[in-house]
Amino acid sequence: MKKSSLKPPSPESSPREQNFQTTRAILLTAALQGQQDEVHAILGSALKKNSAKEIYLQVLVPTLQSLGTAWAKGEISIAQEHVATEAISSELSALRCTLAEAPANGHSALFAALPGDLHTLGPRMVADFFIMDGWKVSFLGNNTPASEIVSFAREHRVEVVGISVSSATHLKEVGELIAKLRRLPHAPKILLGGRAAAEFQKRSSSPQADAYPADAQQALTEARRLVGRTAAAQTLEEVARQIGARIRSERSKQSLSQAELSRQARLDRAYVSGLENGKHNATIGVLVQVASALGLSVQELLSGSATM
Ligand code: B12
Repeated sequence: MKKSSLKPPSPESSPREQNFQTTRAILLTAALQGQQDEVHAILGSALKKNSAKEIYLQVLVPTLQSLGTAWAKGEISIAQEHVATEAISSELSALRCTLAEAPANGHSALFAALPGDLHTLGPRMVADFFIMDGWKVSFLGNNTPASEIVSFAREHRVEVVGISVSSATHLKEVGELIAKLRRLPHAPKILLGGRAAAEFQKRSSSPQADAYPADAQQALTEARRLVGRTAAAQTLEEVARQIGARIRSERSKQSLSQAELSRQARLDRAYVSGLENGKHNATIGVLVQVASALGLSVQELLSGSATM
């Protein structure tokens, strides 16, 4: 593969961005060689220093995009592209099992792509962001007949339906699907994403989706807005549970036991356990103690919380 799609870290970038650039480059090389163990080790090590969301947005999405560019430019073969995609997609499944469990927020979403569309990685990543935010997610995957999407949405009274469309050849069916979903008694809010979504949006003759988010984070923000779930609408319990989940996730990343964290933060172990379970309304002082015991600023500690 030529150097053009594998940019070396730029010295002008911040150290953090340089780290992401290096991770993307070594990940792409390992994936292209189908080295599953290596792909696993690279992502495992990146996860120790970054949140799962950062890995998705800063590492996985751009790496897959570089792969597509390299394939489109003829720098790699279809076989190489398939090997690399497989290696990354298997790891994505493993990564999903490690996602910090967010408390259920009571909202539901369904994600699917229509028959003939084989691109599932995009909607899968979007679905994972919703899981991280506590949504009840039904991932129907690709090749899902429109009639099945509609019946599932009706039977389960799904609030948000996310449709992924990668190619202009499916735009007509997307329009028909949106029209059917709009006729349901409890019509869901509709998100349309993927490579061909922008083209669909330009079609004034088709029934439109409620939002066209460009990526997983935007999808979540739009969905929250559409179901009336703003950060301000969160309860104290939800926020406490999210902070607790962040503390637990950071502690696990650093392979610290609860007892060790309690000692370093000068807090009672039972209190730290309650904190991680979202049982306490922690003061700013407590957050400072916990963050510094983890070698983080309070902002860094909280930044992975979905709605902070
Ligand atoms: C991996 C891949 C494949 C894999 C898919 C495997 C899988 N399980 O998903 C395979 C090998 C099957 C494949 C096949 C083909 N592919 Co392909 N593929 C890619 C590649 C390299 C990466 C796609 C990807 O996963 N990106 C990472 C994800 C995270 O990004 P994403 O899909 O854009 O999703 C993000 C957003 O779009 C958005 N989003 C996506 N879905 C949704 C849904 C909702 C509801 C919302 C809100 C947001 C959202 O959020 C995501 C996260 O940020 C891209 C290259 C690229 N630059 O993207 C080409 C690419 C998408 N493929 C392309 C093509 C042409 C094909 C083939 C036609 C090739 C061929 N001639 O056979 C076939 C079509 C097969 C089919 N019938 O669908 C073109 C599409 C161009 C176009 N729009 O027409 C691309 C762009 C390559 C290129 N540069 O030409 N492909």
